[in-house]
Amino acid sequence: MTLDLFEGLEESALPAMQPLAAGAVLLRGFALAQGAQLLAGVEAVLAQAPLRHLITPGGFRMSVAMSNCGALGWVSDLSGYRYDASDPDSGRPWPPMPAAFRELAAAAARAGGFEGFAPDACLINRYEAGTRLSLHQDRDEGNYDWPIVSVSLGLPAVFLFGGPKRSDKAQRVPLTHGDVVVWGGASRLHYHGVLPVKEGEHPLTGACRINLTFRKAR
Ligand code: MD3
Ligand code: FE
Repeated sequence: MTLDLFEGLEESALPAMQPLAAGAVLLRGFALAQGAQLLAGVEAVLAQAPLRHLITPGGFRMSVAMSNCGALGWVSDLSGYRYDASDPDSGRPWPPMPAAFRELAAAAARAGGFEGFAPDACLINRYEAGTRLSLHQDRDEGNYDWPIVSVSLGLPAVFLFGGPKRSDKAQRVPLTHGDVVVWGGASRLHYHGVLPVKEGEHPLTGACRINLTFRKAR
């Protein structure tokens, strides 16, 4: 008799599922086939809500350029970090999340063991050569039961994945175009960051890396 250990998982995701920690699964190449479609969605969103360098509550300009789509967007200024329904630069609601974004995020979450993931926020991060993201936790969401799903597009980067304390030793995980990670369960509040992106050229994004993070903010 056969044990259906992987019943319900996407067959195509099976060979590439790599556990990183409790609750964190790397799906190598999961978004590869949708790369161009996702980047077309990014362009459409950015035409309505251009990338900008947010200011941290401490007064520093972030080296990552950001925008959002979906009902809520993550923003930062001198008064703090928060999710907001409107773009502070335009005063308008964030552009809607393209269907291809929602579908990919839900399929990845399902493959990672989270059925029914319906993100209400998608943060778009753009890294140019030298851009980095220092170690932090994502804790501005209302509920940590849902995972964060991240999609890497364009130039590669080295992702730093630590533990529940800032001082915990971080593992270095190379992420390339099309890689998707589902961060849930015990890993949801782990510290993480991105090392400075190296110069390069990608056929679909040119000289940059784009990262999409899908969140359930409320
Ligand atoms: C691990 N972005 O936007 S995605 C962020 O590549 C962020 O742009 C990075 O960290 C990027 O907040 C990393 C991977 C990621 C996202 C959220 C996590 C890893 C995570 C939450 C908990 C643990
Ligand atoms: Fe983060």
